[in-house]
Amino acid sequence: MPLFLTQEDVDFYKENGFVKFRLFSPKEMERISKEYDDLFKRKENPGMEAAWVGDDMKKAAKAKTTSDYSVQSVHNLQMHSAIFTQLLTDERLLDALQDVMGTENIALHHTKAHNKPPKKGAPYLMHQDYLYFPFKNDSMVAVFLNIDDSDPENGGLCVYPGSHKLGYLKDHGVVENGEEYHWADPVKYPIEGATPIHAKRGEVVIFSYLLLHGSYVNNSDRTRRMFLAQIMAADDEQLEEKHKSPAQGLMLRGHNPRRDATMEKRFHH
Ligand SMILES: O=C(O)CCC(=O)C(=O)O
Repeated sequence: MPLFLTQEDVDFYKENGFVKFRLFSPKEMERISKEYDDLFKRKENPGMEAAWVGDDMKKAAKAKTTSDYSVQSVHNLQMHSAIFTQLLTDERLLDALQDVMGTENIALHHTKAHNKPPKKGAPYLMHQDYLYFPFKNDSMVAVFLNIDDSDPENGGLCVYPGSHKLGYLKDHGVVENGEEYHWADPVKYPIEGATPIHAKRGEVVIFSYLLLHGSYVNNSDRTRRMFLAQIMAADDEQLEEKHKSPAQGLMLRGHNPRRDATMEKRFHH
């Protein structure tokens, strides 16, 4: 018996690689939304641009230069504000994660927020997340919390249902200024060919890091805000030393069978 989701939700996740459900009430969302906006206001600085670059991106955004589109981002939100730590340890969320992950040993990988502005909000080309942080057992899932109602008009999420079963797809991304950007072949997997996710504020989409996902340009006059947490099974093993971030490995539920407990390694990340 699933703990929070229905059996249909769990079966849908297995078949399609994602599942959407309501998690937070309007009152809870008010609190999260306010802190989210306060955080972006407190940190407002030129170093928050997170839009991807490269010719494929310019084409997808129908832009001449990369400065024609934008996404503002803050990472590691649990290090900025306790509300986001509380969000990660929400028992309903952890129940839902246990339902799809099939383990109670659940650990944090990292969190981030993408604040997509009106009119010039950047798209995300279709991609699998595993290239950014490959793990041995592919246990990683994303928790995508919609802070605003979102749809194709305001830059909402879209997916290729069932694409988590395709395995590891060829990387068509670029490296610029030492930053890696990964995406799948945009000719084979265009954003226009994906299935849009229409989501309400407070709804969550959990998806596998092998699911092809991306998001639309925001040409509307509405902002599209999201909070995202990448979550892994505690016993999974990272395959490459990349994407290290604060509080990585923090146990959200259960225990970590692989964690070293020697004095010698107590300062290891
Ligand atoms: O912010 C978005 O719309 C998509 C972000 C995304 O797909 C990612 O960060 O992996």
